[in-house]
Amino acid sequence: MCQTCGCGATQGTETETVTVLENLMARNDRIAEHVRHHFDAHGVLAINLMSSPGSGKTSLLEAIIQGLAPEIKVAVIEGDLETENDAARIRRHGVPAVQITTGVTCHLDAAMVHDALDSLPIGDIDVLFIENVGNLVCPADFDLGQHANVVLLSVTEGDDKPDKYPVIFRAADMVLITKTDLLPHIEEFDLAKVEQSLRRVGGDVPILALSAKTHANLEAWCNWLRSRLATHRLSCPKNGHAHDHSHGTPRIA
Ligand SMILES: Nc1nc2c(ncn2[C@@H]2O[C@H](COP(=O)(O)OP(=O)(O)OP(=O)(O)O)[C@@H](O)[C@H]2O)c(=O)[nH]1
Ligand SMILES: [Mg+2]
Ligand SMILES: [Zn+2]
Ligand SMILES: [Zn+2]
Repeated sequence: MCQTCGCGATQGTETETVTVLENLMARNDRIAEHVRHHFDAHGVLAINLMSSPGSGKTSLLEAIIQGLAPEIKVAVIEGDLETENDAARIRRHGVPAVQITTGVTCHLDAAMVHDALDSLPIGDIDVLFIENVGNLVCPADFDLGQHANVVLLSVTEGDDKPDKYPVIFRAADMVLITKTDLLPHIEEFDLAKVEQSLRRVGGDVPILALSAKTHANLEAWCNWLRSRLATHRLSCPKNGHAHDHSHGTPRIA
């Protein structure tokens, strides 16, 4: 059970439970702000990838890594309950990757990301992808210090998902429809319906349909990333001086 997202918080009075959860979220927000300082001090753009399990997060990263190199240096934090599988897949492409295994927790939190930073060459990264635990529910509630949320929806999942999982789609800065190479086999999936569903829940963000398998539209997503990185750099000029992980950044309260 996931204590932090509330599904295990059944003991004590309702008021006590609410207070515990509020404290947890406030602490997470403080750590996330601290993590964001680390990113900004190095001009790193951090992207939080969220989707249900198997939507194609790792495959997409594998497919774009070469397209972004060499001008954009990428690193990846992988979140799963168990296994090093996804980090191993990323490392095969010569990219630094840290695997977080959460055990029973169904989302990443800011403290996990902060710990993972110790194992990454933060001064040598342009874009850090944080692949969240496959889950369309509570990952949206936990700020990780990222600058943008990208939510994936594969064509096999159905076109009504924004209506059903509004919180995560509302938090998105971009929605990627993945596995479009399968569309000829799933005629009932209607891209226009996803868009209507997204607008209904208040997600006024770009939607891009692509395939990691055929590489269709991958360049468009790479261009979005390049443009986000350029804008980000303007707001936090990369520091030339050494900035280790233990100082120069507000302490975690
Ligand atoms: N046909 C097709 N299959 C894909 C595509 N992208 C991923 N897949 C397949 O979908 C399955 C899951 O892909 P992953 O990349 O592991 O998905 P994920 O979202 O990282 O999964 P978790 O980390 O477990 O949540 C694998 O069998 C992939 O080969 C795609 O563009 N087209
Ligand atoms: Mg994965
Ligand atoms: Zn959770
Ligand atoms: Zn720190």
